[in-house]
Amino acid sequence: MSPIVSIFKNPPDGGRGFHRDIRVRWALEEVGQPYQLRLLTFSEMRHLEYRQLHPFGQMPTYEDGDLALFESGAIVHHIAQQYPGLLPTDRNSRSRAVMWMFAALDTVEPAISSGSVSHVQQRIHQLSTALGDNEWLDGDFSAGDLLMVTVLRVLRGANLLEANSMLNSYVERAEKRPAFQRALRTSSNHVRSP
Ligand SMILES: N[C@@H](CCC(=O)N[C@@H](CS)C(=O)NCC(=O)O)C(=O)O
Repeated sequence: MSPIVSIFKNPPDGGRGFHRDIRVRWALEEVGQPYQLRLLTFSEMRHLEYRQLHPFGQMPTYEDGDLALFESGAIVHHIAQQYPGLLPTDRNSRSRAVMWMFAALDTVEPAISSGSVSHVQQRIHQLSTALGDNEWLDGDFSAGDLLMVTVLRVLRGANLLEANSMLNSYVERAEKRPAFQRALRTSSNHVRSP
């Protein structure tokens, strides 16, 4: 039985992959694991039954056998630990990839959520400096890049990401990955009943 990922039945973004479930679908596509999607309405997310799975009644959730997880970062970390492809095997490199996962969710995403343009510009500049002209944040593409890119791409259209050509190219490079494209197109044969 493949894992089940709960996502919005009617995503407010129209399915453009700006909600956090894209992180989980992309991670599963990167490691080549099949999965099923459970499509839930906003009202179904408020049900007590769903609160057993996600105490805050949000998306995404992940169920695999007797394991149920919420928090997109924890789910991506679980997938990356379980299957090869998203975390380096070398111990120090692995720790640095996990560090970038935290940086994405704990340092860059809060700046974006704050709505402060100057705070976002500062983080973009700092991140771009750290990336330099490297392809990815630290060696090969990792779960750190996956989370960072999903955090950054929500800036599209606000002329903040586009204003930094290095970081804009980084995001575009990641979005061209076949696994990301597959995650975006997740087909209806992944869908199961609630
Ligand atoms: N920190 C959580 C945030 C989850 C979250 O905010 N999910 C949004 C969709 S991207 C949601 O469910 N919003 C509806 C709501 O909060 O009622 C995670 O990364 O999983």
